[in-house]
Amino acid sequence: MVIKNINLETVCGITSVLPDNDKPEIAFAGKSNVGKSSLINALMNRKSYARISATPGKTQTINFYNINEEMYLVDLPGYGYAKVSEKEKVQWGKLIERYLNGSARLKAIFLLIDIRHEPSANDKMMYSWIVGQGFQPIIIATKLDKIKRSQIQKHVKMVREGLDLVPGTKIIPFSSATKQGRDEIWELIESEYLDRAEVE
Ligand SMILES: Nc1nc2c(ncn2[C@@H]2O[C@H](COP(=O)(O)OP(=O)(O)O)[C@@H](O)[C@H]2O)c(=O)[nH]1
Ligand SMILES: [Mg+2]
Repeated sequence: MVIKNINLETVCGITSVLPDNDKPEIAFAGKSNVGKSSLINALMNRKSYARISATPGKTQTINFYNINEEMYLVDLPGYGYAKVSEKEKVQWGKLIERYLNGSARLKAIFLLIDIRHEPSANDKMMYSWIVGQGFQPIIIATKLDKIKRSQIQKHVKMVREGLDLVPGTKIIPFSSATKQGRDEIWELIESEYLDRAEVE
């Protein structure tokens, strides 16, 4: 994807009306600190347009990044942050559910999982919840640069088995440090989820 322009067009909190966008949306989910903002920045070729937080869990908003007036990258609020109250967790769940159920143009969900570790209980819950909402998420195994090359296959298998992925589910290893995996993610988005006839 050639990035011509990007714009953080809409930020939605728990009480916001969600936008009724007319371009395809690609959403990114994952626990706080897994590397969602870093991935979105890498996809947009920016260092820090999407905030990379030192204080994880603070972002309880859904952020819509308009890319080239052609599509949206959607940053979903992270889960699994210990300092969030029960009430906030419920509000968080309702906001995401409202989005997943309500968006007319949501084409795909990418679920980010740290490649170094066994998926957590929260990761497993999130995965089965997304599947329960009728989506088949693509997995991005983040922080690829943190493990040895020789360990990649073993870790990918650990993620696949830990989440008990639906057969055929894609796992794309990715590093925001080296940008490995970036082109593959864009190729997948461009070939599968963008209706290019619309923009010609
Ligand atoms: N080494 C390494 N660090 C990463 C990678 N992705 C994110 N990080 C770091 O992990 C922390 C959380 O990243 P961030 O993108 O803010 O995570 P988010 O909470 O999921 O949006 C930051 O310190 C990032 O620099 C990666 O691929 N490799
Ligand atoms: Mg973030």
